[in-house]
Amino acid sequence: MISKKNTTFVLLTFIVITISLYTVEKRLVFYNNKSFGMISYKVDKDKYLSKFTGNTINIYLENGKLYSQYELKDELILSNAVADLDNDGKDEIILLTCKDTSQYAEYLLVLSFNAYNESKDTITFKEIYRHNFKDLNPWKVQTSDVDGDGKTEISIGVYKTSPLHPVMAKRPFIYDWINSSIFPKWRGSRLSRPFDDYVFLDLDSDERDEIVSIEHTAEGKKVLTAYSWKGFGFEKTGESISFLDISSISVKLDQGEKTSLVKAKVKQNSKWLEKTFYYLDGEILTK
Ligand SMILES: [Ca+2]
Ligand SMILES: [Ca+2]
Repeated sequence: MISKKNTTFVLLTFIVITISLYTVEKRLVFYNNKSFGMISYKVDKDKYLSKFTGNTINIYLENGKLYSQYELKDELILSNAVADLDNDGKDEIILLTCKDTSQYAEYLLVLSFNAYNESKDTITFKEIYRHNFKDLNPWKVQTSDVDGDGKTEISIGVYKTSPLHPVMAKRPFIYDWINSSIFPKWRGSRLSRPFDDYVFLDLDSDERDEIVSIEHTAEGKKVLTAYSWKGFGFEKTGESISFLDISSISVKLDQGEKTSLVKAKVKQNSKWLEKTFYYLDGEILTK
């Protein structure tokens, strides 16, 4: 005989699990682009989520269930991006890898979808590009469309000197992807100030991605700065107020994926707060 107490307990557990699952699913869909460190991955009409850990590419179904795993041999993934570089409907996977755990990567790798197995429960990839970037100390790979031509570029954050600025500094390099190879588009010597990190997003809804970076001010504070592509390079188009510190910058798609926002942690009065930023008339404002 089931007691009333037990029935209540079972019912409550069921409700809690249902609510948790619903919340997870809703968040997976809502942050489609990057949820729990997952990035959407598409093969024609098939939609998945991808997550990169160690030497492994994990592919999940949209409900969060692990679907397929692909392992790299003898190298670890330091940074990753997913985008359809050649506009054939199948996403490519772009990786920075190193042989050992290191602050900087050695290789830029591009993998394309190879095949499903017969029972369609495993995806294999093929390496279509590899370039040794070791001399440039690469630390981050991203994709962008800064000129709005519908063709995706690959951006590599490097740490090096430049002829015009001969000190070691982080610099954002941008490459076009043409016929399965990279070609320099912009290897800027620097942004307007030293920066910690940067992301790409269409912040001002002009259908071209801006760079948004975390920069150090002369007063020892930090600001978010936005730059737009002007045909030959980047021009500063917006800035936030200064904060004691800023960290963990990422891109957040707003409801319906219509607007892209910047998410970052900011330090104000010795407290860290997670803030969402948007662009208005040359200013990067908090929501
Ligand atoms: Ca493709
Ligand atoms: Ca482009």
